[in-house]
Amino acid sequence: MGKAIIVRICLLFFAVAVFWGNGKTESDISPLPVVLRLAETHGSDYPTTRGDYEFARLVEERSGGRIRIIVYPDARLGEERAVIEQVQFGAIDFTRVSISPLAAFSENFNALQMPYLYRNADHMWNILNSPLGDDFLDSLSPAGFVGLSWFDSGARSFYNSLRPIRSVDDLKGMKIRVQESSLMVGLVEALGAVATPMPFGLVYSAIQTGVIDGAENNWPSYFSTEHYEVARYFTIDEHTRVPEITIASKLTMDRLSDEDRKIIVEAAKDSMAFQRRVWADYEKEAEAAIVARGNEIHYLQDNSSFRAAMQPLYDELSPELQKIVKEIREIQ
Ligand code: GTR
Repeated sequence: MGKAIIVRICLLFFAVAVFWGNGKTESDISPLPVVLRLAETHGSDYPTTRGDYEFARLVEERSGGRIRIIVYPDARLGEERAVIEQVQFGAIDFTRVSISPLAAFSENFNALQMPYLYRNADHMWNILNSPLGDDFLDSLSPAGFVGLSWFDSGARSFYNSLRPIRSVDDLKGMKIRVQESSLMVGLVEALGAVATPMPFGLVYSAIQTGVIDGAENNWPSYFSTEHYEVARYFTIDEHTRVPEITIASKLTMDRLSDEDRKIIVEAAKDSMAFQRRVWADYEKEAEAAIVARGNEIHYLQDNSSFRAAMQPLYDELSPELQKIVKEIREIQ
């Protein structure tokens, strides 16, 4: 190859490099945005998903567009238990889940979802926002997660397609779907029903085809999943209040700079108030819509027989979890 050709090729490379860099040196070029994925089981209008979008919005705004969190609603990345596993090994960066399936990865979380544990919603929020709540978030680290924030999820109650539940006896022998959680299996069995763990997305058709007789959830989920169409009897027994949590993969967080980690941690905390607001509105709307539709709703006035039937679950807890439960009860 002649010298002239080599010179021309070099000039061409130089011109391309200048064009590509737009005349800027390497340090002038802003870094590529970091794109992270968040898995959510609910649809995009659900209050919890709206909380996820708020979290993503705050992160993008506060990082000047450098960090983008893409929310995947409708269980597009999988059902909760499978998603948690993927977060554990870093294939998914974040997820918002119920603490029920998470307890399979960090058993202490069972202490936060015991039946009739909290005196009311304020009591639960006082715990979650206390140093004990922060200890729970931090306790996820050995399992490979960073606990970021808590979302509201109201209280869970039973619904079914067979008959109104007015007492524990009415639940006897009923096939009730539960989340993939050993505590929830124990809870339903303690009431004399048959517990069937199953992913959320399969519940509608399982009730419709008679594979199960019912399930349990809060007003918003009973409404948004349209389970009310196939399970018309809903008893408001509020057997458990299960907070929801946003977790990050520890592998993802470890890759980020201190500054970016701080943006994410703070944005997650700051999205909580927004989620609680939209949750409260949607909970009322869901209840009103279902009542107006004529479903048979029974508001349980006396839950003492439910409480008594579930007492063995407390006795079976490990001494460490019993200690946490005691601490929770003592917090005002
Ligand atoms: C909902 C919760 C979901 C999921 C679902 C279920 O209340 O928001 O994350 O856990 O219950 O029952 O599977």
